[in-house]
Amino acid sequence: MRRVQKFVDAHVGGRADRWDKTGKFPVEAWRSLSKSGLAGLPIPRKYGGAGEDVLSYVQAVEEISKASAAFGVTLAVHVSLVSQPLLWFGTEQQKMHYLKPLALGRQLGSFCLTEPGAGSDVSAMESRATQKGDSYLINGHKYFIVNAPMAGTYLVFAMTDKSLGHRGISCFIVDRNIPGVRIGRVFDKMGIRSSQVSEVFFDDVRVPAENMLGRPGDGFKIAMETLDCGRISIAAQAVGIAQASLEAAIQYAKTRVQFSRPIGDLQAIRWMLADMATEIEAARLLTYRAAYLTGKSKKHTKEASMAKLFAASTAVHAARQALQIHGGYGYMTDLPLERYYRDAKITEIYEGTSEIQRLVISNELL
Ligand code: COS
Repeated sequence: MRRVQKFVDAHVGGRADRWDKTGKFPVEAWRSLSKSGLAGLPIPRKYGGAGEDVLSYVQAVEEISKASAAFGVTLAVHVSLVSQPLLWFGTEQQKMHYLKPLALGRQLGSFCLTEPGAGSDVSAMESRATQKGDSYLINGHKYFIVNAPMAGTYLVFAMTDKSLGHRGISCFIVDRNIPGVRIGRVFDKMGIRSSQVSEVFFDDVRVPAENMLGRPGDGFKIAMETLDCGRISIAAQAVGIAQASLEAAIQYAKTRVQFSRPIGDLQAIRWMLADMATEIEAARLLTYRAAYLTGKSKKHTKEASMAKLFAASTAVHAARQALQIHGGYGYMTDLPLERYYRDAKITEIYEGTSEIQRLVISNELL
């Protein structure tokens, strides 16, 4: 964790508000992160990673997100949604060729699942991959794709047999520079503004059959198992935002004087802080437990969804309360409170909305 803290202090802290205002991707910070060996924290050394456990990686996402949630999600998507599935489902050749540059941070990864008409309902996807001899031709339109404009390696989900529904989805590793891969609109967003999110078009993109991850029809399960891990990293991002909000609120409560005393002496403020701190601890423990179970290769679908559901609502609540404690000062863009509030909201939406998390949890219970 010292390495992560050092990186955050040197390359993220103090810059996040500027990144948020310009909406530009911090290329230099990504390079520095890669040089620090953080781009492949939980990936084995053999494949260019740091060989640390999933819990250490999740704590890194939390710490980075505390300073910049936008930069936190860049790393979370790169590792959890691209590098980890390559590690679990990839052939040795795929790992050497694609995972290694990702783990070393030489390439950024992006996960192309969502489409304009297929968000929560993954099986409704329209993208097709048609086998032509020893290659596949991919045609499709992916939407709201995090990291896409900066990425060099995409995991792309497409129907290889539409008649089979979710069992007809396959997953492909696609190089950015293959003809037919095109970045569409880069979205302007409410929060996590310096992370880059865009459309991606695949027009007759020819990939060798050996670029399929897993077997034909494995795509849906690969996506679900990947999201089981991705959701833990988003929970960590949420805990980071919540912690930043709490620390700002505590500091302000100690120094802001109204009615001749610090507002932290007022019971209304004290109770807010106590509730925030308790919820954050609970969210953190749920997140760490889910990460620990991943590290032990235990099934953790329910635990990941519980962590994301609870941490996301904790982040939104903590950011709102921290802004409220700051009053008018919190509403102004001089302070990062309004950024925390904007950034927190997305954690209730991406990698499965809070409603989808409840669906997953109840499916596991029943
Ligand atoms: N791990 C492994 N397999 C899983 C799984 C998981 N977490 N979840 C489901 N499966 C399997 C099921 O066991 C089932 O297997 P069979 O084909 O052998 O029957 C199959 O996948 C289909 O499962 P299910 O019927 O539950 O699928 P649904 O179409 O009803 O979808 C939800 C389930 C809604 C939970 C799923 O589509 C989902 O998570 N949607 C949200 C997607 C998302 O997070 N999008 C964000 C994009 S990334 S920013």
